[in-house]
Amino acid sequence: MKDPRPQPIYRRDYRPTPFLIDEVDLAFDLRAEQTTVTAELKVRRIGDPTAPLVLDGERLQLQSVAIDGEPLAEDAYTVTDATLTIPNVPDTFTLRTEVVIFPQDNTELSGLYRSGQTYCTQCEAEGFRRMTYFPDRPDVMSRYRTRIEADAAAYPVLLSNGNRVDAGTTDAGRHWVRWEDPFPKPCYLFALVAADLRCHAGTFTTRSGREVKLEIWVEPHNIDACEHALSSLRKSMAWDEQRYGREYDLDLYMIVAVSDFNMAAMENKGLNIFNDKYVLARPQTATDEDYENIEGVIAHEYFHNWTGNRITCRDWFQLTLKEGLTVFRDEQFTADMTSPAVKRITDVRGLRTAQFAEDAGPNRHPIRPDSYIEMNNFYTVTVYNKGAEVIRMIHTLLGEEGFRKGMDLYFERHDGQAVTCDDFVAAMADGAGVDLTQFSRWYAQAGTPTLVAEAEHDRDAGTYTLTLRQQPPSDTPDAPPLHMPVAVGLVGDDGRDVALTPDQAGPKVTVRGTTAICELTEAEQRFVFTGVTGDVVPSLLRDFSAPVRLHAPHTPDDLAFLMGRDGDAFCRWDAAQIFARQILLEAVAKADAGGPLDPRFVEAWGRILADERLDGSLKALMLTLPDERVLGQAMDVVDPDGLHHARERAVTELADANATTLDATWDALAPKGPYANDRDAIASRRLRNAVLRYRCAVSDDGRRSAALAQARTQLDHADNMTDAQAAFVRLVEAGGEHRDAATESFYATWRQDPLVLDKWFSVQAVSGQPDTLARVRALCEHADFTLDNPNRARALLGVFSVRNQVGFHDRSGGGYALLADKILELDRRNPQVAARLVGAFNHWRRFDEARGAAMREQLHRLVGTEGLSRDVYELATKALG
Ligand code: 7ML
Ligand code: ZN
Repeated sequence: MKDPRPQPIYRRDYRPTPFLIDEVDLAFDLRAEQTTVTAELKVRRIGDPTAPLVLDGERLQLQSVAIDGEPLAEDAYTVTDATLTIPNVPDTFTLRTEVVIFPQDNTELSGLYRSGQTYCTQCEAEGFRRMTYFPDRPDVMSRYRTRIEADAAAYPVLLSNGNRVDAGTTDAGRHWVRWEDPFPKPCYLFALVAADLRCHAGTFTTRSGREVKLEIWVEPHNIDACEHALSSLRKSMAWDEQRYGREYDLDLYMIVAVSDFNMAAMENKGLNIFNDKYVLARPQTATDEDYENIEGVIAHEYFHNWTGNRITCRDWFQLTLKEGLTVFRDEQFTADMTSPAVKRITDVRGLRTAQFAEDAGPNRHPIRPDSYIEMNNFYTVTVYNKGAEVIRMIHTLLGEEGFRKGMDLYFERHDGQAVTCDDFVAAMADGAGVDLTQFSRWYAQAGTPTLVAEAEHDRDAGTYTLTLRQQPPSDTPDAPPLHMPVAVGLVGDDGRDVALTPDQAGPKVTVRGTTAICELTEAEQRFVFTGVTGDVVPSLLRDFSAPVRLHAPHTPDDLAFLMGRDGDAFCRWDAAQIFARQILLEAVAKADAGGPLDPRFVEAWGRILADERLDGSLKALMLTLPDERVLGQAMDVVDPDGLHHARERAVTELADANATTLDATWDALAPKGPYANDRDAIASRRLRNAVLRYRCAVSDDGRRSAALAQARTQLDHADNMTDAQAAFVRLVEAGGEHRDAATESFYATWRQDPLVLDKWFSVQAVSGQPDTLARVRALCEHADFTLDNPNRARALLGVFSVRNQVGFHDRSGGGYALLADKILELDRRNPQVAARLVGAFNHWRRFDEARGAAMREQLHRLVGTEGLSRDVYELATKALG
């Protein structure tokens, strides 16, 4: 790990494993000073008869090795800091090793570690090797039996995968439990928990009538905050039966919530371990967004049981096989549980802000990467979210029925196997009876393609010709064309879609309702629709049918029209985004001229605000101007100050132009009763808080003061965290007295609740106030700030460096120095979390000379640091390019 020049691993170097491990018998003896792990492996040679047995192992103190009961002499094996090698082994044998490990000193939170008083594990991707010697690769699938022994009073709860088959007590107040998992699994799905936890239990009856016990395990004081997680789990189980015909396969499903966790959650077989942020929910402490995220993450981990666990990855280069597919499935689920339009818009917004940026930066990679230095760095938005877009395109090309046939065949062919992305694509193609050969290039091609659309309408002939041209990313100009579905509608004068009749002689088009799925397979193709006599505006890339940057031929009038009329909610929202982007970029270019916004935009925006038929959640999304990060992507040289000020001025201008409607909307949306977590109540809160944002930015002092006073009342009296946090944000952004008073009172109320305290840090870190950098620096010294808790570190530093463009890119360069300081500090304890923060420096080339040089200097400082982790090394060197 401290190798100064770590070497990459290449996908092309994959070799099948020479040995399988059919059965694994583990014994964990947990003691305060140390933990002893004994492993008995039933080993079977399947490859090269002369190959030595090479096992992975890190930070293990080897006590003994024996083969078939015979202890090995010290010269019969070699141990390095990463491996145990035994040269002469039989074809089948039992290997027994005993090692000592120190979970209490494990600050990386990988392998077996302690979070507070809880022992827990995180093995994906390569953490299992930190507990015992093993071929730590996902294509080795084994049946596990696990014995856990610990002090009975301190650790009354002992959990592992599968079924609890036996238990007992030993001397001196200790007890033990034995677990058995009947399903063969790769070692990255192993889990163990030893803790003093309480259980919120329930049941689920599968459609074949089996009763499954559901258990949510949390610290005693959180036992009141589990019902939402439990009901989310039930919904996920029912949904996977209905939508995919997939039932759960064990009699017990456990979820354990821990406070110190590097990621969101982990799908260990039968024993998911979660970051408690994605489990605990009470109206007073969790926002509507938190509730939705919890439901989505619970679903994601549950869906992995089929897409990930029953069928897993052959090697880590195939990560998107399980992650892209499972994200797609959790997106479908959330769409069904909430609103498909709102869910799609939210996801596309996230894709454009984070994934498009990654795909244009120094760490761009295909969804199936070709090499890595540290696998943990490849749990990326590209592998996950672009991966999900690739699955979505398959869904669009195959249709719901064809997609289901493909999935059924995939499960039938590969259940119990470790497979590749190619295996998946082949099953989908065979199951649906289509050719996906060209399509599979999406797995190999990095970068975001550009799609240029041009339209030509011959009214007399009634032919409407759409020319679609795809351009590969600029760094790979010779990349062959991709196969992509481009969903198109034509919106008539009256706001209704016209019926579409594609010209039979043209390229493949499938019409679904009034939307045509045009299959673009060449660099340029013409799609002709006949019988189009009246005026139409094209609605392009409906539902964001392909992950591309679209250049559409729309005029400002077209955009205003689509904003108000497009039947495709995504395109309707996107028209607002594109229009807003155009006027904001113009405003930045005009710098301090500060002229008024395009009145057509202001008018269209006002019509959205006043549209009585529009759902509140959608309206809130449409009224929100594009993020500064997305706007920055469209500039040759990113100007964070100019963007921030232009956006703030636009907010004020929109607020001024609509002041009375905003006030009236706010009044009309006052809560009708106590907190409810249903769709309408959520939509009302979203819209009301979006409106509050504008009301607090209005120029008129009287109106603004009144709005801020209402925000203060909302903070003090809200019966839910959504409203309390929204009000807190407004008061912090207002600065001065408002900020000081709100910051103090929010802290006083919530200082004891870590997850709410994270919000307190984040809201201050994201503030556009001019002194935010100084305040973030001070918050790093706050008694409640610690780098040891990943959530806390991300709440302050992750949020500041990624979501606060104007603050992080402060001209002084102080934001860069602060982040690099903290990355180095954190890297000594938790490289995975430290590495996640490096991405904020990725785009140094896109800023002005001074900022670019200052960022580059910090990257050099990182790379030049002795003892730097592989994790930070890889991303910092790539960022320098
Ligand atoms: C994505 C996860 C990891 C890393 C969870 C860790 C996981 C790996 C794990 C979407 C929804 C919920 C969690 C995650 C996520 C980054 C993101 N196998 O299940 O993928
Ligand atoms: Zn996952």
